[in-house]
Amino acid sequence: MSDFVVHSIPGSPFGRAVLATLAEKSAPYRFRAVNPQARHEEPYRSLNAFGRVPTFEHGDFVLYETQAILRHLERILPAPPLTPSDPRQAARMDQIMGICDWYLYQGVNSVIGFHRLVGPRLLGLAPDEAAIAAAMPRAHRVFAELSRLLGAQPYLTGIAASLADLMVAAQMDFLAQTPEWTPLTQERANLVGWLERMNGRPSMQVTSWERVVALARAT
Ligand SMILES: N[C@@H](CCC(=O)N[C@@H](CS)C(=O)NCC(=O)O)C(=O)O
Repeated sequence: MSDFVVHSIPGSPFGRAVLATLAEKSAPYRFRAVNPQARHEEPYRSLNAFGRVPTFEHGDFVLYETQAILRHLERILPAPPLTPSDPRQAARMDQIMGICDWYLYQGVNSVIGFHRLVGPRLLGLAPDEAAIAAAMPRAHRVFAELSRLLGAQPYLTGIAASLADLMVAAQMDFLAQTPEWTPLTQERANLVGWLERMNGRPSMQVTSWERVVALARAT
């Protein structure tokens, strides 16, 4: 089970969720940095029809879409489990992974994270303040709901971290590097405590943007 390959762009929150899941499972992998400018060209196009990252490869098996990759890893590497055994908690995990894809990334991190971090750091662009301001109502709505779902639990689906925590933490740790993090969390201390808890996990520490940049340089 050691021939796992993850194609991603250092810094990608979706890519980080895959890397962190592999780290939680203590599974070795090779990292292949994707050139952002050549995402829609061969050879990457043959791996991912939509030119997005991450893409996972294991032998002749190629898989993209982060949720599919995480659930596949959970099936082939069941220990330690990252899915609650309780059916309702497992359903909550699935729901939160959907929230992460549809509401936290789309229109929130894809705007605020892009204009604050990706554009300035990778593309030399100035932040589009109007676009960021326009994304804030949606961001508040998503943060309010994640805060409600977390409640007083240590993790999003209960007492143990799940795939949902890894997916959401990868997105939230991105947003935590922006000035918008403070207004989004000032009334939501449980989310701040939860992200600190997640960032204390070795799987999050070894997959920080800086660590993945170093990994990409070494391969
Ligand atoms: N639904 C995809 C989304 C992946 C995604 O959007 N990744 C971002 C990087 S975090 C990307 O590839 N962005 C490039 C683009 O927007 O074209 C998944 O779950 O893997």
